[in-house]
Amino acid sequence: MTLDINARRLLDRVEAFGGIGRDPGGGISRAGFGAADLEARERLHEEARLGGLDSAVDAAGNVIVRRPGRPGPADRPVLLIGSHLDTVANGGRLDGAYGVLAGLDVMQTLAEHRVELAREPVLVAFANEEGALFPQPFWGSKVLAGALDSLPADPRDHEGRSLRGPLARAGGDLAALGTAVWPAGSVAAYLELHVEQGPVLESGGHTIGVVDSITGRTQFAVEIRGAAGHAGTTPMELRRDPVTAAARVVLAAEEIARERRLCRVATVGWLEVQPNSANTIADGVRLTVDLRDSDPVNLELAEKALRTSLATLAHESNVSITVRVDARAAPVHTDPALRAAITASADELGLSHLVLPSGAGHDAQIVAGIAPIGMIFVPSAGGVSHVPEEDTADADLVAGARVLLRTVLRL
Ligand code: HGY
Ligand code: MN
Ligand code: MN
Repeated sequence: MTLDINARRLLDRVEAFGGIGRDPGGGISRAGFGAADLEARERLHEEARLGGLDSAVDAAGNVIVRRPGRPGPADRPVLLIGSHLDTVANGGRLDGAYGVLAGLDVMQTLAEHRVELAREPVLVAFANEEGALFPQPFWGSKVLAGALDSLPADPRDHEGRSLRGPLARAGGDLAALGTAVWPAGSVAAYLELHVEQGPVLESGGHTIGVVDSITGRTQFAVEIRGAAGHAGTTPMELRRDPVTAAARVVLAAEEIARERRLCRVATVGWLEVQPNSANTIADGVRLTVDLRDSDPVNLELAEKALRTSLATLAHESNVSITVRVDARAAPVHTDPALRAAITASADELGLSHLVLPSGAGHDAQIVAGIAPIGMIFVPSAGGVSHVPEEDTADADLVAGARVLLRTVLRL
């Protein structure tokens, strides 16, 4: 009898988690370490326990699910599978959660059938992959991979609130992050199953994506300060308006990718005007700039160009502009042996597959710092993600989980 995941159980769980953090207008807001994220974590603990698995939380807030009584990373190298439960604001129900729930079904299936494997599988739901509330994306995977120096010592959200309390409520401990770092060599390989979040698989009629590389990404926090004033009495020539300066910053960021083609994409997705009053010249504007490219040299050139543009605009608009790097993730390649195992699994199941790069960032690119990584994609309906319309056909969700199981069995 060929081992198989439990398709109904997987789809029911995807549906159930899709109801946690639901926005009234559709979509899901489950920001890392926010209330809905805590609810999803609790539900994962519950599902793991009901499935006869052990689940625990490390100091970073990562949820770690294991088969009871089996060797762990401290005993010998394990096969790590995972993704994340947190989402962007008003995002979709599959980005992250699908990979965690498919991994849970694989773990449960292996436990139910007492399958002996060369590498013990361990499931991780990484904390705060998106950085929607606390702008430290890849938080949990960076701690597990030991990249603590790339994280702020005192992480805060956009309003300056410390991560300490919310992390503790999730079961973590900001003062003990070192205990959540896995020893070198403890991960034999890492596998992540994820929706593609783009149009390539669907438009090509492929069911499985074999990811060969993951984009590099630099996220900046920009602060523009001017002089607040009365909208009616302040002459135009006396203004130091941070909103008009911000408009120029947004267009300069777009120009770096669109006209100058220094990097593949540039996005300003978050912008806040202070005090945001219709008849007041603003005091300040805060915004983020997200630059991406598969070549680290291009990312560096784009960063230099951004910094030069900001300095010029500050002078021309007579405002002050400060810029900070909130997150940097290097572009990575996946492991050829893992790509071959994923391809063989897809072939065994008669599923059409395609090798493709990921334009989205993933925890896998952080784990690549300590282990060989493999990523499996399934198609995204309409090629969209990070929106309420994010969707994937049930048959594709099941197919992806089957490829994950077969690949785990191969490794
Ligand atoms: O932003 C990304 O690419 C990912 O969804 N965190
Ligand atoms: Mn995402
Ligand atoms: Mn994701």
